[in-house]
Amino acid sequence: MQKLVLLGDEAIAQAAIDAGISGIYAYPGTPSTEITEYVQHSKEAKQKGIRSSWSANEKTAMESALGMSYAGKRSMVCMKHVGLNVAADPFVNSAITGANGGMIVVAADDPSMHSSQNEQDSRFFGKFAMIPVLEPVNQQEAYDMVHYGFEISEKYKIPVMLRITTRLAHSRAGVSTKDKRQQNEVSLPKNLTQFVLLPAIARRQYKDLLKNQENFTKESETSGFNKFIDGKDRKLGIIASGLGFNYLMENYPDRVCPNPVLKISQYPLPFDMIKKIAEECEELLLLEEGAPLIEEMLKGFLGNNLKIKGRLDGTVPRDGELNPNIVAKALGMTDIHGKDVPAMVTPRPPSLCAGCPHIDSYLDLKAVLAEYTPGRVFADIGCYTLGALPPYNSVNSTVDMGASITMAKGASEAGLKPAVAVIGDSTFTHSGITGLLDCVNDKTPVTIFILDNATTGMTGGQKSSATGRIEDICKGVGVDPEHLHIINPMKRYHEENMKIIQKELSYEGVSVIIPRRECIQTIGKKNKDKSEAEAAK
Ligand SMILES: Cc1ncc(C[n+]2csc(CCOP(=O)(O)OP(=O)(O)O)c2C)c(N)n1
Ligand code: SF4
Repeated sequence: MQKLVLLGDEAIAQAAIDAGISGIYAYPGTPSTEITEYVQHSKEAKQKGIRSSWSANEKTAMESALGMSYAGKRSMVCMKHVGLNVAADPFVNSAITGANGGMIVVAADDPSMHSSQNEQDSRFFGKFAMIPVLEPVNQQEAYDMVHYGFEISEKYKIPVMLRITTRLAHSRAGVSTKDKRQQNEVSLPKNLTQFVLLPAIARRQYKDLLKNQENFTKESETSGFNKFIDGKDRKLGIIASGLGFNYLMENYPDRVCPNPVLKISQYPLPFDMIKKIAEECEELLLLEEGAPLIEEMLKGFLGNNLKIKGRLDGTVPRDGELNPNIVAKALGMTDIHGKDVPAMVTPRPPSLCAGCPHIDSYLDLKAVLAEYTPGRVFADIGCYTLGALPPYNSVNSTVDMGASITMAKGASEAGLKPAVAVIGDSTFTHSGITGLLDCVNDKTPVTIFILDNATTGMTGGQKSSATGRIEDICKGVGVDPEHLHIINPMKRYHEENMKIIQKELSYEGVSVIIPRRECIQTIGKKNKDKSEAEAAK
């Protein structure tokens, strides 16, 4: 056993290595990125031959992890919450195929939307797929739950979800590790039609999944991750999940709460434990880091017999992450230490780095679009989304990865001409290629900017899937080479670039313009690595 100081994400990664994974599959997304990066940088993982390079998107990652599980080995797939929307098809179906080698799906949620478009709660997805969901309250539990998750995944032949949130993913604590386990040998499922979801097979396996719900609930009642902690003051019982439990305990310096507390960290819900606290207390307070999932279920489950307080009745704010002060107020205390705690960090609006190639791309585009009425730029998700803010004010939509090309297509077909899409290189390979194919098939008049900075800038500079090959992909999809241009987004090429953009905006078909210049952050990082390597010689 070792004692390590790890981020929540790192605790998950180290646990996966120790528990004998053979592969981790992921597409970057805050707050999940560091899990895969840790495995990528781990000497131990390299020695053990654990595969860990980035996938093109979350769906391909999920399917590859399922394939590794089919072959009998342990796999992990990681993504941010919105990535689970992209991977939803294989995710939900994997509950019906089941697993062979242990498989853990890590969904990293971002309540308060620190770096996301929404704050959806992945526990709903786990419930929807009807698989066991684990929700750690601290880094040690995150580590332990990976080991346990693989065990129940292999015991019930089912993928298991590990749901974490931003603060746990990105904060450090001491973690005690467990004995290391060997990787599984390749061994195919006993039933070679297990993964064939033809209706006759799927119907049978769906019944098995339904039957297994009782077993999953029994595990929730007995695993030890769900705990009833008794308290003398039975006027109020508290049900706390995820970080909600920690914030509750932070209000009591000796970590003794006077009220009975039910800590929930494993789903399906342990209904016997819930019954117990509901029967013993006059009112219940729900503290959930995320949406009021348990609260909504309990309102149905317990009927009108008991007052249930939480996010739905306004005792706790309906949106955003919790903190110790919000919990203190919900308990009727003034706040954690008897006085209001000021904000520690003044929020600072994000902006493009000085010298970023996207700045020049927007200046080129903006200058040409000045001739037209505003409101025709459909952008995507990446550093270039910041083009929506002053001084550029150049972006009219940002919805989900890949939506730029397809929204520009729909708007063009509605009569908005010219219609412009702006998408990054990583986002293009994640989910822009199919939209481009739709445009080519329909010969839709759109001008598509693929901003090729040779990296996945927004999430910290991970390798982009098709660096240097974007134009070949476009040609392969069917873009006319006459309307495919690579430009250099620099001040000195401004006039030249404007002419190309002007010409393509008036073309009644699909044009692709690729402004190509490397992200200055990755150039800086490469230079730093190079000089460190030279200094070490
Ligand atoms: C479905 C989904 N997965 C992951 C993310 C996290 N994410 C935001 S932007 C981005 C990619 C940005 O790379 P790129 O398109 O190359 O643009 P850049 O930031 O380099 O300008 C990622 C991975 C997300 N928002 N949604
Ligand atoms: S990280 Fe790179 S792509 Fe992102 S704003 Fe900075 S220079 Fe631009």
